[in-house]
Amino acid sequence: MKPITDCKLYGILDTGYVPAESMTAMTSALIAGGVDILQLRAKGKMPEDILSMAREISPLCRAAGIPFILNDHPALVREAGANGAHVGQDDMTVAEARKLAGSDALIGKSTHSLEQAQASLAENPDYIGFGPLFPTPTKPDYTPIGTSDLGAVHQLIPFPIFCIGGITRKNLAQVVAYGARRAVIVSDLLLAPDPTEQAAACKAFLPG
Ligand code: 3NM
Repeated sequence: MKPITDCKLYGILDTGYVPAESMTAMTSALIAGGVDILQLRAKGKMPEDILSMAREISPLCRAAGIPFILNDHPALVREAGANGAHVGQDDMTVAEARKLAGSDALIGKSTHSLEQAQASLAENPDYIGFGPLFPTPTKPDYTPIGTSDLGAVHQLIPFPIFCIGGITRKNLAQVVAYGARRAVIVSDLLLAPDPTEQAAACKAFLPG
């Protein structure tokens, strides 16, 4: 499996955009476009529904050699055939998530400010999300933090930082110019007319 340190483009299979019956096709499309890591984000879904989607996604990620992450639900990681879990600021700690998901699981943590990124150092996640940089239709209630701390956060944090929130094919070059090295892109991949082509175009902006 590709190490998290080699992952640049992070795709999220969000059930707010992708119905369960399209999950497999979308997973394949994003993998074909070169996403380096995929997450299943199924807010408000029952564990059995999450597991049934995850069991379709997991073999495709495994065959492609890319990590597969569950949003929340670290206790389901093993049963889902996933490689890790992502937790938010208001969820459990990284250590609690790792205990539930298994010592070899990848655990990511959301951060929404330089201060929260700094605080994540003590928790030692495998990676952090940092955002939302811009207004996002996927999390409309979140206040954007902008790009001014991108340089500082990369100085501060030794593990991978995935910038997130309102990142699109159109603004990604600018986000990279401001200091981002990795990006999560949700709606701009999932709603694209051709998600494979969109992912490939976005990946080309993220230097090797
Ligand atoms: N987490 P889009 S922003 C799931 O800042 C998520 O932690 C965020 O979606 C955070 O690429 C976000 O469509 C939504 O803007 C990102």
